[in-house]
Amino acid sequence: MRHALVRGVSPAMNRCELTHRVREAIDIKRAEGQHRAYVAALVDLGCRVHEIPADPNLPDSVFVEDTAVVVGDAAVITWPGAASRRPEIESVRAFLSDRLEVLRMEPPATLDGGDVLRVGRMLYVGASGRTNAEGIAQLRALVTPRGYGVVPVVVTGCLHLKSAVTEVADGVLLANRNYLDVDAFVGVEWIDVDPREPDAANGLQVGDEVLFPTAYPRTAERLRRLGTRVHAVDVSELAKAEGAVTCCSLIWDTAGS
Ligand code: CIR
Repeated sequence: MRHALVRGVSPAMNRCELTHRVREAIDIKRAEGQHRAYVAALVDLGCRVHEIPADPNLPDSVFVEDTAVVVGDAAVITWPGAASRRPEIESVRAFLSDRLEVLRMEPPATLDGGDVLRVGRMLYVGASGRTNAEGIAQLRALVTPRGYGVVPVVVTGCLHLKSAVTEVADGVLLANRNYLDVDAFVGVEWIDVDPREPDAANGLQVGDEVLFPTAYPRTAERLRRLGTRVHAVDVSELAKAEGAVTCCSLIWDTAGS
């Protein structure tokens, strides 16, 4: 069984953190509609969706990906790099603790789940504005005994590692390689975003399909030509908060159907 944890859009989303984007007014109703369609797409792709209610005090809480990293049957609860986002972790921890073994990181470590790209048993971890060396070291100490490797990757020019690269098929990475130290990656195949769509590297692989923003039709076409099944979703309003498709869910598998 494949599970997806999501969280509703906060009515306070206009007070979200922004790093590489200029602030634009977010239409909350429209963002909620896009989020509902995103959830429906996850259901279409076979996920059992669990939803934590929106929190009116936590502007960025729809972006649940940043609060935890799932490795097998355990979840590492992160310590997000932006202080405003740290109160998000408690409700995610409480929800996951009934379903997965919960592991904790401690400050001064900081790490956002958006910086962790799992490829097989390897976790590539962005050394970004949100994730520090101590965060990478603590994650390594927690996951190494579970058989996962950790490779730090320097990220520049975008928020998270997964703003720059995501996996779209086993071992196949969609990337804007200008944002990344590509030499950190071993034994992967690359698909480059269309150069007119520099922010198009964030797709969410669910089974053999990829949820992908409608905002990037040229890159979507590239993916289709290479045999990827693309499931397009409009996340334009969520993108104004610097989020994309991976960040709105935490996905894990359990045995059985
Ligand atoms: C932030 O800056 O933390 C939010 N406004 C956006 C987080 C997006 N998260 C992600 O891509 N994993």
